[in-house]
Amino acid sequence: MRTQVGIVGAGPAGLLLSHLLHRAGIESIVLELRSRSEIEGTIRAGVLEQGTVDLLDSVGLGERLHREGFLHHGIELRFDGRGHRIDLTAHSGGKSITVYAQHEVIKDLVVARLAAGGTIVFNADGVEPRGFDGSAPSIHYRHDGDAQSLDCDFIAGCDGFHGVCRPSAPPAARTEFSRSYPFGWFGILAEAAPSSSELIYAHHPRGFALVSTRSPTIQRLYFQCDPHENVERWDDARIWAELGARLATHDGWRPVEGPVIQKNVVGMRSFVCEPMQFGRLYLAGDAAHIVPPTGAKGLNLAIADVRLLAAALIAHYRDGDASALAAYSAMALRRVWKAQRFSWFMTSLLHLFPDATPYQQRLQLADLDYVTGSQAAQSSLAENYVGLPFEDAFA
Ligand code: FAS
Ligand code: PHB
Repeated sequence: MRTQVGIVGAGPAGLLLSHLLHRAGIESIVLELRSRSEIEGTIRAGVLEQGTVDLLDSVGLGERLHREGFLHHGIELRFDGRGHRIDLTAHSGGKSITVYAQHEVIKDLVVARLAAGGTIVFNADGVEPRGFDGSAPSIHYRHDGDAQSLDCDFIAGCDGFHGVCRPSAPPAARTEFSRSYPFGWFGILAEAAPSSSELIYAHHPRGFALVSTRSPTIQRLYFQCDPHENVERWDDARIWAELGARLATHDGWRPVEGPVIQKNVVGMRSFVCEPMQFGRLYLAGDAAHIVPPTGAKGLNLAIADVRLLAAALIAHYRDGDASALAAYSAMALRRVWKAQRFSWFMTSLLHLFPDATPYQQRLQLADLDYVTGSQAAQSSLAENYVGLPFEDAFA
């Protein structure tokens, strides 16, 4: 088989890249390790930045997002038993966020790709990118037990943190920056009405907690836990007791409880691979960088990367201009490091660090007091949370 751009991974990055290229008349084939139902059933992110929503709108993918998603103009920071609303829209010149589950974005993208006659090879096993240091890259894989190869001009590595594309680049050509955290997030989906009309980020001496949502009947909540926590040791009563304790306010606020239908622990890490290009292999999304979810940046960064990569590939094919492809890694990394900074800021502001000294714990409270009392600090938080403006040549 042959195509122009071989894409590894049918996550938000890979599928959106294929869609953007298709709209510009550029062929691509997506190779995905898992099945369609598996990728459409993976529970992950839920917050879309303004720029992500605008991009999805501009390529015909906004209809269901606006119909079923929740438009939020603010978030609440909660500590010392009191809530403090941050007016995102007022502090960001009118922008907002939309809460719409990542797997719903995936479903919309798969429908759009298949409706346009796009090729997504599900259950592609043993994917191996080759020859991207030369002029004729190819991707070898097995499908239904048969060895296959896909010849292409470029390979887009959109296969996530545990994928094969980044490790296929020579170690000497990669510089990896990372930070791990001594905690994880215990995430639940519960059948219940919303507990609040906006997201609540809570700091508490027992640890962080977050109130998010998915629909009028399904809620998404998280609390800080040991990264190796065993979810089977937590029944619904214990989960709601812990959430209730961490989210409690002086005026007796309590979350709306309901049956927990899904629970899992997600690890927390910060990671960046530089560069994001190796010859004709271009990395995008979690394949190149990971942020802790406290800043709600993971999905949005993946989409920001492929927005850039698609524009650069279009400039190459349409105008014969290779300069944007050459600049892709540096342009993407500028936004990645700012999102790394903000995600670290939100994580260090709101989580309990087991080795924090009493002095550091006081500083954290002073940080929260400062942020919730300063218009300047709230503007900084808001502009990062709704998504920094795209500053590149394609903005
Ligand atoms: P993905 O990881 O989404 O997609 C990569 C795709 O490549 C997958 O479909 C995978 O099956 C496929 N693949 C992997 N190896 C392959 C191979 N060898 N061959 C072919 N295909 C291969 N962000 C938030 O903001 N909020 C959250 O609550 C949140 N929760 C998260 C929970 C988890 C467990 C994880 C891992 C991430 C979470 N994130 C969250 C971040 C998340 O949203 C990611 O940033 C986002 O999925 C990145 O999208 P992609 O880069 O497309 O990678
Ligand atoms: C979510 O809804 O899953 C979510 C929201 C905000 C975050 C992380 C996750 O910071």
